[in-house]
Amino acid sequence: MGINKKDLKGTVVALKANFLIVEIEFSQALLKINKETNPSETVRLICTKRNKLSYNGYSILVGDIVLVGEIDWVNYRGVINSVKPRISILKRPSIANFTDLFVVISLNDPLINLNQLSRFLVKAEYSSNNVNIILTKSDLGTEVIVEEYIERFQSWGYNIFPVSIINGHGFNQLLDKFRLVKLSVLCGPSGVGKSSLINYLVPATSIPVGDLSRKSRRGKHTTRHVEIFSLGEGSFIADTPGFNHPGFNINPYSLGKLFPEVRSQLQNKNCKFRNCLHLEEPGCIVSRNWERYDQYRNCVKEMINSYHPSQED
Ligand SMILES: Nc1nc2c(ncn2[C@@H]2O[C@H](COP(=O)(O)OP(=O)(O)OP(=O)(O)O)[C@@H](O)[C@H]2O)c(=O)[nH]1
Ligand SMILES: [Mg+2]
Ligand SMILES: [Zn+2]
Repeated sequence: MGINKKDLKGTVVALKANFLIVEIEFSQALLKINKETNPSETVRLICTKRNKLSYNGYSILVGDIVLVGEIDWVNYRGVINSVKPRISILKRPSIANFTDLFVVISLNDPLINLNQLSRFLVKAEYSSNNVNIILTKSDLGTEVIVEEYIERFQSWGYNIFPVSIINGHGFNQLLDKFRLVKLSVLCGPSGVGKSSLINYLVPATSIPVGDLSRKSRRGKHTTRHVEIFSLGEGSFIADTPGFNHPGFNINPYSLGKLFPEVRSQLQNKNCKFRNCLHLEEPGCIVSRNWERYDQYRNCVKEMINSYHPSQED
């Protein structure tokens, strides 16, 4: 119904007002466009969607793979006729089909907050098996401090990429990583430099970036919408709006799986009882001797008090 063999496959890269912006693979579009286009350019179409089209009753999200028809190559417009099955979904920020999540945190301005970082990591772990940390603004601290954080986050079980747009440090390694990934999503607090990082890596973009509030030294929520940018060679990166206090609604018994420190302890051994919160239960084999244990315990206690199964994340 409405689907045509001539439809072209594309990715929803942004939602703007009532339109969906869809990026079409260049090789497909090339056959249709009668003008010279730089091969490194990607083609974006301003689309509406077929009446009542949804994804199993849910709205179409940035990241969705769609088929576009009725393309008007003069005005770059089209109509989305169908949505392909999703491989992953994140609720806040809303995005589909990502392969890796990068929690972005700045060394300073705003000052790194390990509790906040852990909350972002827990949320990210809930939605992805591929979670990494980017430490931005490494120019705002000494090499020794940066090195200490690298070791610290590695001991938690994470890959960490320290970067600075001021001196360019770290971007080679980060870009190598992004190139291995189809769709990387940046998420984290406001003002840590997510949009600045993409502007640095993709010189053709100029996403608005914001100063920090002078009083609180926090970001001003400059980015308001999720948007995907092409890094070339089939890799994409998504910018998302920052927020400062990620909430979650996760079964307290599942929280252990979201901490690599617990996961690694349970790899070859099990606690005595299957339902174990890994706090003080008899026969629990999870050690309490790790840096984030208190944060883990606080998350469990928070979820014991506030978890609602009907509204699970
Ligand atoms: N010193 C330093 N400042 C940086 C760096 N990266 C970004 N900034 C500054 O940090 C501020 C915030 O940057 P944004 O890119 O807007 O931050 P964001 O994470 O996108 O913030 P939201 O869109 O609000 O979520 C800007 O003033 C940037 O110039 C860096 O590597 N070093
Ligand atoms: Mg931003
Ligand atoms: Zn246990």
